Amino acid sequence: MSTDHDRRLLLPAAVGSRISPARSPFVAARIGVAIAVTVTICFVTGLISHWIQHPPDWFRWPAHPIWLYRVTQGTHVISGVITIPLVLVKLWSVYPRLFARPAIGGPVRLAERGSIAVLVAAMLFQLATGLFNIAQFYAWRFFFTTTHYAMAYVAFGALAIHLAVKLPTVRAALGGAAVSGSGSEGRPGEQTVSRRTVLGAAAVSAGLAGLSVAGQSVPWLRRLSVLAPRSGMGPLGVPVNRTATQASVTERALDPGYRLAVSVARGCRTFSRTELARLPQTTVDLPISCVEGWSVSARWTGVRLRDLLAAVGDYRGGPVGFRSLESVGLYNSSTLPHNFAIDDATLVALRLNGSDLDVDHGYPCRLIAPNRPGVLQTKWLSAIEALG
Ligand SMILES: Nc1nc2c(c(=O)[nH]1)N[C@H]1C(S)=C(S)[C@@H](COP(=O)(O)O)O[C@H]1N2
Ligand SMILES: [Mo]
Repeated sequence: MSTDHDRRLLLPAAVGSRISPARSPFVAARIGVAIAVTVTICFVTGLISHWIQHPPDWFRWPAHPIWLYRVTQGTHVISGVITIPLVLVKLWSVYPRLFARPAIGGPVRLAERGSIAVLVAAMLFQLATGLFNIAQFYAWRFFFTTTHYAMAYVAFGALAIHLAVKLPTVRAALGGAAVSGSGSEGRPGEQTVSRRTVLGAAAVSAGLAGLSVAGQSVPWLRRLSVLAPRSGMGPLGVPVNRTATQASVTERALDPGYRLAVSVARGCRTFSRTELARLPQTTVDLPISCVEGWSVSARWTGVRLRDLLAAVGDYRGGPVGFRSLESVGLYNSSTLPHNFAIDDATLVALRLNGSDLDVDHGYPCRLIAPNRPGVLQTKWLSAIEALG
């Protein structure tokens, strides 16, 4: 296979002479394999999250185990963040090749260069938009979900094609190519060390990047998580993503005339908060697991959804719709599939961690169901409707 020496011959002399031996297939292939692993994990966990929020007909997500989404989404964000330093090192290891001659060449070379341009652009777009999102840069929330989803296929597809094309190079580089650079200047031993150094640095920075967000989901890592903006903050020990003030619901939420409207196929009834509190109460431990990757366990007390529906009339199955007092906002309603609606752990919660809900957590009452993205746990409920 090509040695460093061969590789330099392909390059303009001024570029070739400045190439570190660490910019070699040895490094590029190893980092590439690591990226393939983290990106595949990120892609699959991302699809799961998207399908839960926008379910295709064939898709079923279980209510148990209650912590599954917490794990898949935590993994999505951690694997994405780990990929960032890996991609930067990868680009560093191959970037002199961007100056290889001929710049365009024949159709095959044009296709190769074009596909790499698409790969790099899509990958950087995914990582940047993902990072902005977990850093709560929300100016373009709606744009984010659809574009991040569509670009995931582009990035993953381009990566798969790139890997297939480069498979021979990767095989050769992984199969003891550490000494294949002996055609270039310098002693082979030195090259091996500097390559190892680059790989070591990539591993350490990927590890640090992972740690910087892992504490969002892994409690004992919380203090290390500089990139976990929501960890441990907020009233009653639970973070708040959108406050009552931001949602402009404070006045309506605290209004003594507040009523929750609940309707089933043949029946409709309204409940004051006092009436809800007089119904049989259930306590469950369920996490809030935000799509941003953070999650916290909490103890919720309230009325079981199926008990509440039964108090109104005959719930005959099917999805249940939830509406918030919040009149504008992307997350002011949600739909709960049947298997969640009948689950023992699904509550219309009135209390959190032993106290009445804080208004920022959804007072007078909010939905809390197991194994769901936080974004679907609608706060400040105004209406519940069996849609079946
Ligand atoms: N009505 C309403 N409910 C909402 C939201 C919202 O913006 N409006 N945000 C959701 C999001 S993104 C999350 S992660 C959880 C957070 O719940 P918490 O603020 O009690 O931690 O609430 C969800 N419920
Ligand atoms: Mo969220």
